[in-house]
Amino acid sequence: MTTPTTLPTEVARDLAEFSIEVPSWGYGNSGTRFKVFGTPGTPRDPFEKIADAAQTHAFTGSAPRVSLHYPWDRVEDFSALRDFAGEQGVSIGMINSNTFQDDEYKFGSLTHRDASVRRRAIDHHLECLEVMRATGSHELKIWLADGTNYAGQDSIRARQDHLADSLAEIYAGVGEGERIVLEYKFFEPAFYHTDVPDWGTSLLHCLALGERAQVVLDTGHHAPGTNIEFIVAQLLRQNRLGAFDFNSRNYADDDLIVGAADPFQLFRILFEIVQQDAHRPASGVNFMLDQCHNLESKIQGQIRSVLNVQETLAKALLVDRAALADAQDRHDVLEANAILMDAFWTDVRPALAAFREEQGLPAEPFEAFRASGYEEKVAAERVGGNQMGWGA
Ligand code: PSV
Ligand code: MN
Ligand code: MN
Repeated sequence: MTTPTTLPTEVARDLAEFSIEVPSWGYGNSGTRFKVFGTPGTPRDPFEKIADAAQTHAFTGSAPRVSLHYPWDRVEDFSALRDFAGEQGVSIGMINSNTFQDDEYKFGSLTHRDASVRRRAIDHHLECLEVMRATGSHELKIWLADGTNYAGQDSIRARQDHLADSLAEIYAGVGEGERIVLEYKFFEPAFYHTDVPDWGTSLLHCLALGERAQVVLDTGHHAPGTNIEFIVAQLLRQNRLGAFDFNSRNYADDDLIVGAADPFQLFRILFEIVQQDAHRPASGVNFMLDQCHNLESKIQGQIRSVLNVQETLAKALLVDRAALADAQDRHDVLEANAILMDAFWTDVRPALAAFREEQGLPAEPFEAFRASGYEEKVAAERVGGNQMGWGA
């Protein structure tokens, strides 16, 4: 296949409309249970995280929203944070609740056997809905660390019932034009059972709640070898894919840069998305980076991630779908596969560089950011940066 120097008009249009949300916690220091390495210039508060996130958007033109994590990103006046984001050229995206760092939640939150702990966890989510409104956001994202470590530790069934009741109370507070999204994860921090381990469990709870509840798929939250594109197809078919957290995994929930570990998997997922038009804003799927940059520069890591998604989406959009349908009709297995591989192996980088220049963006955002001097500037200014985000 030859290397295209420009993108077909429809592909360029779709790419221009596509956007990715970035996580506030991706700009703070993070690490493993062994060590959190600090980075000079790390944001000291939510405002500085938003300023850094705005750099990702300024250089890529594709990352206009920032997810907040509450209470990590607690501020006195959330409308001031919303206004600050606007001045920086971005807006506030999903609000992520947090019931995994308080001692009270040691044995669960929305699923806890003690009603007073469940009450506290429900109230936290209702508070998150207030934060959501104050920041101009419309979406609350729920990921629970709830689960058990040992068989017999607690009743799996009772916890599901508590979860359903707790979610129903939160859902009652979700207004028109708002939604909650429920994320699943097959293990960690719980090691025997997790209360929302898979897409089926999340979907069942969402179906019971109503149309304002949808599923979050995070690429890092499946057992090795899981066919994630199948799950994407199924959830889109039910109109219940609310959000998609991008990252890469080698072993567990590694939260590495999307497209780094398995670019072909990312391509297969994005092709499924493209086939169902879910990359278009009208689909309502919120695509997000859910990543932590433990070793590398954080803003650079985020920019690289956005570019990885953009490149892979361009390849998925370049698949000759008419030829593919024809090969499928004829049951020509190898030709059908070759059509996909042809798009996957296409080098879209020159055409994307031209596309960006047409939009008034740097042809090479990653290099342009490195040369901008921003990192050196904030490293000098932000003395005493703390470890916001994971471990805060
Ligand atoms: C924990 O596994 C996690 O990475 C989930 O993916 C959430 O989306 C994220 O943290 C933020 O709470
Ligand atoms: Mn996630
Ligand atoms: Mn995760």
